[in-house]
Amino acid sequence: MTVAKPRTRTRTKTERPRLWKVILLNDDFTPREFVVQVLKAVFRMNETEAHGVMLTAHRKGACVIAVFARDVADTKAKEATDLGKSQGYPLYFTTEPEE
Ligand code: TYC
Repeated sequence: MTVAKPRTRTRTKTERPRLWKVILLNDDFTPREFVVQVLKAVFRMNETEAHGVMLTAHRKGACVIAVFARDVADTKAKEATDLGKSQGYPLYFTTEPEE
């Protein structure tokens, strides 16, 4: 009887799920102070951290805020974007996977 050898190796290690970055994008309309308030409320930053992140996005166009499990990143990005929308601002947070 011929027995086929298994052609794949069994993985012994479980891969850790990838983390997702939440990224703040700059725009020309949202007031700086409002961006700071949203960062404090949704991402639990203090005034200094929030101000630094806001300034980086303002100057460079975008700033990585933090990394989370995918669902947490998506939920927080939406929550923060919706806060801006509720005040009529185009403030936008997006997510992308870490390498
Ligand atoms: N560029 C905005 C202004 O000058 C402020 C701002 C900063 C908006 C960062 C969005 O992600 C942002 N009022």
